[in-house]
Amino acid sequence: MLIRRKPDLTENEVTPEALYRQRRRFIQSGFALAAGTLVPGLHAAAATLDGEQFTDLGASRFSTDEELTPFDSIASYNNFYEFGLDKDSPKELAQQMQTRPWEIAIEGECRNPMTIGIEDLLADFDMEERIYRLRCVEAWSMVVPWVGFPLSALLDKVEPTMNARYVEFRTLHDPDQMPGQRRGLFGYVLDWPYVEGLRMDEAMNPLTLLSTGLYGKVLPNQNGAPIRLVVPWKYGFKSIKSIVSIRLVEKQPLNSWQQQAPNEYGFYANVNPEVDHPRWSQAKERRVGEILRRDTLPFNGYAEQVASLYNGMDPKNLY
Ligand SMILES: Nc1nc2c(c(=O)[nH]1)N[C@H]1C(S)=C(S)[C@@H](COP(=O)(O)O)O[C@H]1N2
Ligand SMILES: [Mo]
Repeated sequence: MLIRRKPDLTENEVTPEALYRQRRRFIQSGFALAAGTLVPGLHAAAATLDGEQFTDLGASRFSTDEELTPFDSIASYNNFYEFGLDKDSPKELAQQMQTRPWEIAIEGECRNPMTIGIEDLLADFDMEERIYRLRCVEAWSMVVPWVGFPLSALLDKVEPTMNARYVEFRTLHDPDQMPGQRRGLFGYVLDWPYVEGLRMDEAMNPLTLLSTGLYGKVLPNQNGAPIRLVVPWKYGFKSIKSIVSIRLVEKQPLNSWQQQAPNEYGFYANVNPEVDHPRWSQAKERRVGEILRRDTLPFNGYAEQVASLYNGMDPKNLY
């Protein structure tokens, strides 16, 4: 019997050698064609949606007034394992992903399940701009002007039943478009598709956003086009990208990173400077673009809005 082991990869530890091999395989597989033709071709593909802008955006009372991370940083330093293990690959490799047409199924424990196309979704919900922090377990953070609408507005439409205790989210699973999902090419990294979950009260919290853009523009593919989650008080891995399925469920979903390394990544993933990750401290973070590290705030600075969701739970179990 052939037993394939998952490589011992974590969210932040990919050896340069693994990256080197990964890049070589892309080139050898013909995926990247000739290196010289790569960049112009991709730019042409991206241009189709690039021009789109959101207008008449509502302002959000949830926004921070901290200095924004530049668009170029947000759109070029990414975690999106479907498009490579390093931070540089997604901005190149995600450009081939087709984000139109795109359908999202909202189903499970609800009275009014629906499958809705992204265009209808954009038309049905009032978009607003919310400036949120996103913080990664790897201790970098950004301040991003997201465009989107509260997840609760969509969940209300499907009328969850009493059995709906959690929400499970899934990313597109399409190895033809997402080279990181091709097992032959990469071996196992995560079990695809990428899965995330929230407890119902977290999902309904007004801070939880479904985002379709940033900086007033349509979401770049590398940031999770055409629609991704933003949960600002949790580590970045909760903010699942390129969602095709939102399912109301009774049992706590097994999210991808918890499945990969349960002792390192939990279900809750609340930002907590007092609980160290097994292999590093989480007390400080580096804002992308800054040199000095700053103190990490409990719940990423959103304690006032969300700490009460976890009353009576041991904060040590909320990683
Ligand atoms: N489908 C999918 N969603 C994902 C990831 C991923 O690899 N695949 N990475 C997560 C992690 S670890 C982080 S830190 C954020 C990064 O979002 P950004 O690139 O927009 O900053 O996306 C999250 N969502
Ligand atoms: Mo992350």
